[in-house]
Amino acid sequence: MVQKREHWGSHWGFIMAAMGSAVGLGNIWRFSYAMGQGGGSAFLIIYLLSVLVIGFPVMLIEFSIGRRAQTDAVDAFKKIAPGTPWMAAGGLGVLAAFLILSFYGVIGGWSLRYSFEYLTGGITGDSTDFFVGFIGDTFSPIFWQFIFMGLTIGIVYLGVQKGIELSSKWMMPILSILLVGLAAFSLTLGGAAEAFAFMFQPDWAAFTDPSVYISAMGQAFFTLSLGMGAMLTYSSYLEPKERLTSSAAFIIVLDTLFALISGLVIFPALFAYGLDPAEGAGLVFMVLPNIFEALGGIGTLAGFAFFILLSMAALSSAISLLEVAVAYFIRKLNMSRKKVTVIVGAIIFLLGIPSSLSQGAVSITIFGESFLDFMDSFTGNLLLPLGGLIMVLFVGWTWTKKEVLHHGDIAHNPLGPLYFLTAKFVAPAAILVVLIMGMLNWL
Ligand code: LEU
Repeated sequence: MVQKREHWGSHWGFIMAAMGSAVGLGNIWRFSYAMGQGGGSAFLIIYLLSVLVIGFPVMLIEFSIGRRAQTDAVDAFKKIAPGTPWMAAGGLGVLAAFLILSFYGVIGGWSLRYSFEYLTGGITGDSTDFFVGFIGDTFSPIFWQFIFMGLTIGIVYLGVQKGIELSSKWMMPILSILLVGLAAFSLTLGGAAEAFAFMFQPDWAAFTDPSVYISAMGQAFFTLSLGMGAMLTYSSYLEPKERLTSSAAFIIVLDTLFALISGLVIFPALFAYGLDPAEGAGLVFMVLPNIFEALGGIGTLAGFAFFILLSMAALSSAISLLEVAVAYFIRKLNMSRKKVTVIVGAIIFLLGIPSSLSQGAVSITIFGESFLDFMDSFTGNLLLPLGGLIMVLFVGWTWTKKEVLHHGDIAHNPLGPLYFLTAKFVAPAAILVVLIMGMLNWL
């Protein structure tokens, strides 16, 4: 049985889906705590540079491979370069998507639980106790992870157009409105000046810290959904005629704006209440509820808006991770989308349970980090840059210049030659340097 491949219903649908993949927990939860720990503006500057020098070429390269091959992340390399080891990049992508979704689903579940709490009255009392109690529990976080994964599976089950495209077209505009509204509100709370200084005034000392470079580059890969085959898979549902360059630029600009505006939601509120931006992974869950509580009724409403925003952003990203694995296994096992989605989704859910338990119920640590934190830094700081590096080398060094420009849809653009140079030399060198710095720092 050879199945007909699905396609997007419209170019706008593709853009919304790819933006949905990019905008996620990474922009709100991960960005705010990584920036909080990375010294604020120093992290921001290195992150913006990584987005420009690495993020843009890698995204366009993933798009070029996907649209050209019209197949899943592993098969794409087999089809374009049969019998070569380049398909390792696709394999790494599927692996990364699997591992990331396992812990992403756990945090998606936390967001859903918090949305539910604010719908039914809000979180009162010590919010750190509440958070630590909740994530340290055995069953409750797994229950919410189950609900979150159920929603993810449900959307992917419905297919590219009826599931992923339709849900993204609804969720992305709602997300944008909620985010801008929340930022406007947060800026009135009295911490705006301090937040601006924290975000935009460079702290030069942080530039000498190698770990800031690693986490900023890891963040660029994570937030743009690169190196995990997601953008490759999504662009494989494009008709060969569709534009790529402007789509990549649009997604990157919006994703970056989303992160910056999320910073403007979180940091002004934080400073207004004298709280610590270097709190770490629990930042939005432990710190923000204090603020919402202090604000009374309007705080409960703002809390609900914030956590629904977080949950929807997480969901539209989670579906892209599941789709990477589902697209691969539909072809590999030659089974229907519905069956594959349920089976793969269930396996990823089970794989996430150790991450959930590692937050207090059972002590599961690797190299001194909780299992969840380890999964996050291992995929973000190592697997994604590595997958991205192989993809850039594949395109930059095995395709002709004409092919690179043609498949990147940038042949008639004045920036074409610059893109080619960046893709061939600058991006791989930058990724390599940071990866090596990461290894040295780790040893
Ligand atoms: N880009 C997504 C985010 O920022 C994550 C990715 C793993 C799908 O949350």
